[in-house]
Amino acid sequence: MAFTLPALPYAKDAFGDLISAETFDYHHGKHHNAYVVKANELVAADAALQGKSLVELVKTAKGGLFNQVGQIWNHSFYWLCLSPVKKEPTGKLKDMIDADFGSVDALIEQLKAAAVGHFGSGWAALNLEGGKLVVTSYHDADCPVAHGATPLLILDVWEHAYYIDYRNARPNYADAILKNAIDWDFVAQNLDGEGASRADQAA
Ligand code: MN3
Repeated sequence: MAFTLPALPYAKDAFGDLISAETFDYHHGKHHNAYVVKANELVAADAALQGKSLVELVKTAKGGLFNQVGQIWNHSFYWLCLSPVKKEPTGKLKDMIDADFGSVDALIEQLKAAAVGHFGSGWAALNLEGGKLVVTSYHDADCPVAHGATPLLILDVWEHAYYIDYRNARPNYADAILKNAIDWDFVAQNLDGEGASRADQAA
């Protein structure tokens, strides 16, 4: 069965100046959609690939197909990580952040440093590894599920994620999104893998 572009879980104008409707038109409607279209073309051309789930392909594909399916998964997950309503980490997630980073502000600074310090296109990420929260980053289409990590949060740092609203200023984009537009309830759901499976099924 062909992969499909998941609908955004909010209106594309819901974020005001933080993320414009024009950015969603291009980022979701053009870039994410192109990954879906190209992945379906590659799968349609190879009978051995047909019937495999998105995650199966992310874990096994190489080269061009990996780039497409990795980006489908990353974007489906990224949309779910965003909230047009400002939220704060609470409960178990807040306790884990305080234990592993000292404070939510300190975690946000580490995520921002990962986003800003990442050379070229890719993703800043927060994973759960061995019961601890870990900040990392991935190049290009690389994807936490390809490494067996439990992903909690990813932030797109490809230029197409911020160039319309923030031009070349990746630090301003990372700062604004991490401080104002993260769905920390979704991040908390991912501690037991629930949110990740929602992204897996979205496409
Ligand atoms: Mn992107």
